[in-house]
Amino acid sequence: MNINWYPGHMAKTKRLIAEDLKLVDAVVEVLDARIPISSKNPDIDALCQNKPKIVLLNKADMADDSVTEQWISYYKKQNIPALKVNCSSGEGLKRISSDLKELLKEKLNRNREKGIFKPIRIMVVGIPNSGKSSFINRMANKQRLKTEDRPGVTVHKQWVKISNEIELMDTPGILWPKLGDEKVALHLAFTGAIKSQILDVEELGVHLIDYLLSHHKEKLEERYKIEIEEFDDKLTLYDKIAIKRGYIFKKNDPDYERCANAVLDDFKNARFGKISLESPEEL
Ligand SMILES: Nc1nc2c(ncn2[C@@H]2O[C@H](COP(=O)(O)OP(=O)(O)OP(=O)(O)O)[C@@H](O)[C@H]2O)c(=O)[nH]1
Ligand SMILES: [Mg+2]
Repeated sequence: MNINWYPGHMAKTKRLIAEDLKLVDAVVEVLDARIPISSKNPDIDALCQNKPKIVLLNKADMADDSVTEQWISYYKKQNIPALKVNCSSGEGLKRISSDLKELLKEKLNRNREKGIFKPIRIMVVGIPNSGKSSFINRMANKQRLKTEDRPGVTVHKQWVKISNEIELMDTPGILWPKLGDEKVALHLAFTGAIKSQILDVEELGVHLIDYLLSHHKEKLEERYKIEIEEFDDKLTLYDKIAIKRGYIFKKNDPDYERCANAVLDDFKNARFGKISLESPEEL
């Protein structure tokens, strides 16, 4: 699967992040808890080297809780605070203001000693669709920024004042120039970080069915009310799901495109249950 998706605005965002880092005290990196490896953009680490950082494992409502806990421990071992959150509902976000102040306490103390009372400024970064704008809206307790379930919604940076103590900067999502690693590309596509239009939907559907067949067979059976036989492979299963769901053309041929879209949509919206695609053991 060949993907080379690097819209101009992402190159622009990378430059913007590099320049505006001078203006901020810390960085909040928003990862997708289902794919903390693939949703971690190495560019961001390189750019944010010396800044204090908090990692949000967002969309934790759709990830396997025990795997998310493993990720929290993984980050703790590296002295990076990581929180399991749901920026849609606000779950897990109560601690974040105090965590940010704790992260920056030396600076805040120095400022206080000098009689300076200015808000701490934090840049929110992450790949497209990871929930950056949702996070800021939750923190502001207001729908200040546009959010939508598709990548590329935010196209300009924007400062949002959360309180007299904290200001957050929203940024557009960035991906890396070449999504050369097929597994990374697939995981980004399954979770909605890459626009489905730029991929071959039928091929993507086969990959997802294949993954679910090897790792979550019973979840497939339950969702589609089918029985999977030992000799079923990804292609026979594709047929079974299409037939069961009635995704069929007039001549009784399965409509694979419709079937693929349905399976992909089910996964993206966690209708198979809470599934993590990546664990720290893979590193
Ligand atoms: N289930 C679930 N959905 C979430 C969560 N956080 C955000 N979303 C949804 O994910 C979609 C993307 O959220 P945004 O906040 O627009 O993401 P973004 O990172 O700002 O995306 P770009 O601006 O495109 O880079 C929206 O439909 C949100 O409602 C979460 O924790 N759980
Ligand atoms: Mg956004």
